[in-house]
Amino acid sequence: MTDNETSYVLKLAAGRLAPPTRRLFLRRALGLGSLAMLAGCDVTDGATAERALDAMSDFNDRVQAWLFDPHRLAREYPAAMIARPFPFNAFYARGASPTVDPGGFTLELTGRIGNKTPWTLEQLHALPRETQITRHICIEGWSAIGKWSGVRFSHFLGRVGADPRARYVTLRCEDNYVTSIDMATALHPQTQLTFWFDDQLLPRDYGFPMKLRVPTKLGFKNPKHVVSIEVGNDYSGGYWETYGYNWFSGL
Ligand SMILES: Nc1nc2c(c(=O)[nH]1)N[C@H]1C(S)=C(S)[C@@H](COP(=O)(O)O)O[C@H]1N2
Ligand SMILES: [Mo]
Repeated sequence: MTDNETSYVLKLAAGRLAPPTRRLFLRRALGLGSLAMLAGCDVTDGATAERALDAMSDFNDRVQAWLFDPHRLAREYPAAMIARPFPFNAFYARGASPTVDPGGFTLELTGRIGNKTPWTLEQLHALPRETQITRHICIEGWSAIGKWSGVRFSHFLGRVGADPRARYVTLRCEDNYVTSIDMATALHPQTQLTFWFDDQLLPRDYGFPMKLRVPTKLGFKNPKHVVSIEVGNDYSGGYWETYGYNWFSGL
């Protein structure tokens, strides 16, 4: 991606996602009359407008899921383009990342999964390993190319007998961060349960003991410090999604 392309993608993402922009856009594009029609109600008070906008956002998620080609691959880059040092981001400052004791750690599995036996890190590290050099794009206005290694998530989901007809996979993190993705994205060939970063064990600030690398989605849909995976049909949103970031956030 050239710098121009990056800034275009970032603008696109910001336009799609930032709630004030989205609201302005919707008001300008639709006007209150059509918003009211969409929502089947009279948009006069704030609460009703909020509900109308939520309905619009759900509609967006459905359209995006429909437009998203589950077979399209995110671009991969040469090793010479890896960003070092790689930027850090979280809802807290660098250094405040959670500390997970590798010895006692087990990954919890819940929901529509055939074998919910928790996995130790040793078992996870023994799974077939793949490496990708892809671009991480953060909604806050930066992007960087990094190298991540781990197991293809679809392989792991197959191994534990996750129900591929379920709608969502929800990932919960040691720092109480949470996000969820659609099953098509969970099964995408580049979606990776990641244990290594730039050929090192995933450093604490970058998501130890594991992260989900999803190169077809914005950075905030790439949870670090994953401790629990749930498969199910109940929509469970996420940390930034609660603040109005669009749930689908595909690239
Ligand atoms: N557990 C957890 N995962 C998280 C976050 C977080 O605050 N906590 N922030 C997200 C955001 S907004 C970004 S851009 C990336 C940053 O990942 P990095 O520190 O590896 O660059 O992590 C994502 N995953
Ligand atoms: Mo981000």
